[in-house]
Amino acid sequence: MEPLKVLILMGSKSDRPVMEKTEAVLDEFGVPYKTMIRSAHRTPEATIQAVKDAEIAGCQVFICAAGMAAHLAGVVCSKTIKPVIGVPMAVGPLQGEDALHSTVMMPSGLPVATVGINGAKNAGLLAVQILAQQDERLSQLLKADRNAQAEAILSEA
Ligand code: RP5
Repeated sequence: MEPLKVLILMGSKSDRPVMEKTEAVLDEFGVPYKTMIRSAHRTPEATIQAVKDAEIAGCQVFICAAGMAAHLAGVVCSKTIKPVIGVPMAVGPLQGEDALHSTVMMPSGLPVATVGINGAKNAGLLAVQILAQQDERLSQLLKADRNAQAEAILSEA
């Protein structure tokens, strides 16, 4: 079995429908990943344990999705020097404006690479791009994906 490359954490099962887009990207590129529901607020100790276990399993990138006062990516970032990608979720009365700011506005010295609100697909692609720095197969697949996107645009109208 291939070692774990990406751990996807989400704050609630209500985040799952959006985060399936991240899983779809990682499936498409053949990247081994694991998905867990862990909350910075509701299960802080279990969140930290998940980071420790994932690192032991070889995880290279963490993707953290949370809505509202979204602290999941920040907490994970505090526990690892691996890249952490934050996905602000569009939930609650502010529809992700709150989560975007909570996720992206990290204190200096603790970066979270934050994608757009509900940017689950881009989170998956960014994880693949990070892994592709050491993986020629992924580099070639990413180039093919960019070419396919360009061809799709140019073939219209
Ligand atoms: C966040 O609060 C979760 O990530 C979710 O986006 C939001 C709402 O969670 P639930 O109340 O649906 O569990 O912690």
